[in-house]
Amino acid sequence: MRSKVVTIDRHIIDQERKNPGATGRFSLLLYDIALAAKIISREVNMAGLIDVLGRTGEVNVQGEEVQKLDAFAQEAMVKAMDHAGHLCCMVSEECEDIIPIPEKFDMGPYVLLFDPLDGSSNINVNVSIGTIFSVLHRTTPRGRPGTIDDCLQPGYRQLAAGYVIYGSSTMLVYTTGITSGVHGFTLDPSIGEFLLSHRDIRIPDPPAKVYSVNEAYYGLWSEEQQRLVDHLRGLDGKGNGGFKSRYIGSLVSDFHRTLLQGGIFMYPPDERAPKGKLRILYEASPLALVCEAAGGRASDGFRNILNLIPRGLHDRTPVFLGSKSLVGLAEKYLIGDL
Ligand code: P6P
Repeated sequence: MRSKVVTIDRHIIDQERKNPGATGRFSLLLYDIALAAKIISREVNMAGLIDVLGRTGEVNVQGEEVQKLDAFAQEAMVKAMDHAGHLCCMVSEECEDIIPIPEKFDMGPYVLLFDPLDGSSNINVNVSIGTIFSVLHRTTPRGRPGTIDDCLQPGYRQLAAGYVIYGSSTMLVYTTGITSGVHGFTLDPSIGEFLLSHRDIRIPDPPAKVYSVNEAYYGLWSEEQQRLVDHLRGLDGKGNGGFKSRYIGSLVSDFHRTLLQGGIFMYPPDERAPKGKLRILYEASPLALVCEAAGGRASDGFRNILNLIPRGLHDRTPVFLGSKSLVGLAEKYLIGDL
């Protein structure tokens, strides 16, 4: 018989009970995110069987080809979240502007920001992909539609953040804050429930000796970044090297491995992309909150990602996420101390 079976709904209620001021509205929002995840998981896992592979022929605000599953995931998130009365607006990687709540629906005090299906270029080759989400509290007066000001907030103000990884199994990993811990739930498709499988995840430190970066861009990096990776490769004679390189090219997959095994994931700036590739609001900030809540460190190379205030919905930042010791080492190289 399995040990105590805890569904994500039960876990959310238990967390709510620890917060005397809780109204339950936030819990309902988290339920709906889990529902959207189940809907997307079903489609992703059937992608090879029904006609959702391939491209829609459209291009999103990032100038990237929109895959059919991207479009499905976007629609699933919006339709699961827009009518429940929790939100004043939404932000998606797929949409240039904020997504308003239709007038026919009630509004609520929260903002949901998400990347509906990150890593979609991997869909057709069956590599794990994911949904990343972040929840903020609005900053403008209630009763009116949310504005961009409600969205452009630093990551330390997130009320919740997490991701869903659609891999050999579907897992939802989330935190409700730096001191709330990080918990992982694995979907049991036979009963349609996310069951607690990873209670209170902590990033291992000392970490697994794994670094994760796209080394094809080595020639475009700063000299400091090159020296950091040379050190990790054991080429500079300063350390014993002994690191493995693991790079899937699917952010949620590379981050999930780093969260569970330790190590460091990097998406550095380079000559083409002085701010790197990953977006602050719905990629870097949510993963940074999960990383720090699990005892790791989240940096842009010089400062904590959670303190970054984006000027635009799709602003980007360099990303260094993982075991505190390795991200701290990376920062020392990047400021030129080593
Ligand atoms: P590159 C996928 O397109 C993505 O947005 C992330 O999932 C991933 O980490 C990154 O891009 C990979 O980028 O430049 O290494 O192909």
